Amino acid sequence: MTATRRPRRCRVWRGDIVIELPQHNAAFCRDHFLRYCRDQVAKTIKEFAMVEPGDRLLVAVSGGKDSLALWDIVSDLGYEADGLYVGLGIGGYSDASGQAARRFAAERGRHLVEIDLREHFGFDVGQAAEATGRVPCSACGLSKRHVFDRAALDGGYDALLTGHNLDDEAAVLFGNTLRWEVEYLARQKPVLPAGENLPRKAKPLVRLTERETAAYCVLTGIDYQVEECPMAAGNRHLQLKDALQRAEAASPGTKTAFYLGFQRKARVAFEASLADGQAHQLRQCARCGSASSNEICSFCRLRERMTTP
Ligand code: Q46
Ligand code: ZN
Repeated sequence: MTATRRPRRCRVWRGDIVIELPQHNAAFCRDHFLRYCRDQVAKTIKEFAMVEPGDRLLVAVSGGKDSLALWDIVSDLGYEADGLYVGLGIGGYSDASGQAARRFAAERGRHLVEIDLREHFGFDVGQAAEATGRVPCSACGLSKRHVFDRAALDGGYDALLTGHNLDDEAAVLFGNTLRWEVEYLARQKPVLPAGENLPRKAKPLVRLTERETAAYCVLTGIDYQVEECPMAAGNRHLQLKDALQRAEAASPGTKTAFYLGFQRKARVAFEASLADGQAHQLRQCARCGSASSNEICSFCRLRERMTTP
């Protein structure tokens, strides 16, 4: 049996280490870990042609570690990036999340766009979940997607960035694979091009794990919202994340190989299998003008349901 090699010194200049990354058989001191995070994001942006130099970016921020780390890193990489915070109305959790996003923007002198669901549309996530009889994440995800897209288009941004990390994306991929969701697999790219009434959307954190984004925030003094959303309990993705985490612990590098291997070697085959006309056709919502599969988009239908007595 071969013992796993455990580096004890920074891979770059042999200083004191602050973090070990078994998946890279590496360990880093503070400065080189921060550089490693920026390099991973820059590499992802380049490999998947996510943004161009000079693009104006809108970063969707929840107040949590991933999105604030992303906002910080793309700004450090030299991009002009504003933040977008959507108030979901999930009690104390939303209050603390909004404060974290505002604090980050104020401390770093960055512009934060704020849109509150209750103020703008007359309902919050809890009310929408109750009215639809579905899990809160369903109405929440639908509302966030709509607000993100509209804010990016209305603000004239070149791309909308979200803080999905490797753990998130590998779990979604795992779930889609277990059920052979061919259409979702074909579309599960870390960047989606702009379309008619749709902004370009990218996930530049897909090479970083949630442990790495948390460490990035701690080491750069980003005071993020540490609580998990209280409505996440029972979320199927959490179970898939746990399963992948066990596979990763047994064999470091599994999540990266699974996710990036899919992007490089397999996704295109699923896309080709849809090329016979099953590809997703979108039109314009008759109410709000957003891209939609139906005459009225899902968000406008939800709104109608929430405002009709
Ligand atoms: S905020 Fe919304 Fe998440 Fe809470 S209700 Fe679900 S989707 S868990 S990222
Ligand atoms: Zn609509």
